[in-house]
Amino acid sequence: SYDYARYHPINEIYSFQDMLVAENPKLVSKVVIGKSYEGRPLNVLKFSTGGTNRPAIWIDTGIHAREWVTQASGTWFAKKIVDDYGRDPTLTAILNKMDIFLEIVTNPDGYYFTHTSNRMWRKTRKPNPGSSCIGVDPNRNWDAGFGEAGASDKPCAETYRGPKANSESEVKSIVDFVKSHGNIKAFVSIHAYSQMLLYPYGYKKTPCKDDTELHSLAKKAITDLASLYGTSYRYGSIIKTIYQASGGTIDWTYNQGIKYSYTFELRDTGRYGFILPANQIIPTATETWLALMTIMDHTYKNP
Ligand code: 0X9
Ligand code: ZN
Repeated sequence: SYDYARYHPINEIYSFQDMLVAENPKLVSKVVIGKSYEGRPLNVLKFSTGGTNRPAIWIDTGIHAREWVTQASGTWFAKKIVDDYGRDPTLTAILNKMDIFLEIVTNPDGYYFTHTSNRMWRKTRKPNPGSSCIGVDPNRNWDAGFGEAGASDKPCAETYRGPKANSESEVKSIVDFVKSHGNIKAFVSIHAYSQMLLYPYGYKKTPCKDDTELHSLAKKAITDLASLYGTSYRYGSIIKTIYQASGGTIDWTYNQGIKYSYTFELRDTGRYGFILPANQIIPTATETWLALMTIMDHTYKNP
């Protein structure tokens, strides 16, 4: 069976997803929201106990290819949801009213490339016309402050924003999904590393209108996260806590009206960085799940 304590190539994660659906057909289904530049499916696991277009929670991992602990944690979250539904009263109550959508391999071409060619690849894999450099930063390509300070207009840069907002299929597919769904209440985009829990904005210093609530919920979430192993997180708006970043995922989702828009930066703080040893996957996922549950439960209780 699947070893959650190891990093897996993309085909094994795709097989894991199909297995989870096959074994739990009443709870889990696979939604293909589009395909990557190289033609890979953009798979989203839908956890639902019924209803139509229920209020929903979105979680994505791996939009930056090299952040391997995030895809590995996403896989662990999927199994955790299946195991805890009907057993954990809080998750059961949430899933009796809401759906959870989980995109584990949000940048599949990049993830494939980190296994085959360059472990440190971050961006998408679409060629840039007129440049020999490949790819766009999928966390600078969203239509929120796009083109402003906090991203690069140079195709060779790691933070290249792309030729226009939503130019990357991996981003546009989520944009189309979020718009057509229309009932997403929380959006959590998971990165690594630096141990932070961040909320809008990244492209401007103006506090978002829900700053007070998002701040206190973040504080509660990181307190719960730390209760397990003492892992310490910083928290706050993106621009004040990490740096100015424009065209970011959660600034766009927040501006779409999704109040509970958060970004995590998982372990560690730089000792191993992106190359986090595999023996930290399960501890990282387990502590992160506590924070996710805090955010999901708050969302459930504040419709
Ligand atoms: O620079 C980034 O994209 C993120 N850090 S990372 O090391 N994972 O690349 C932080 C950006 C903050 N998040 C958003 N703007 N959504
Ligand atoms: Zn990242």
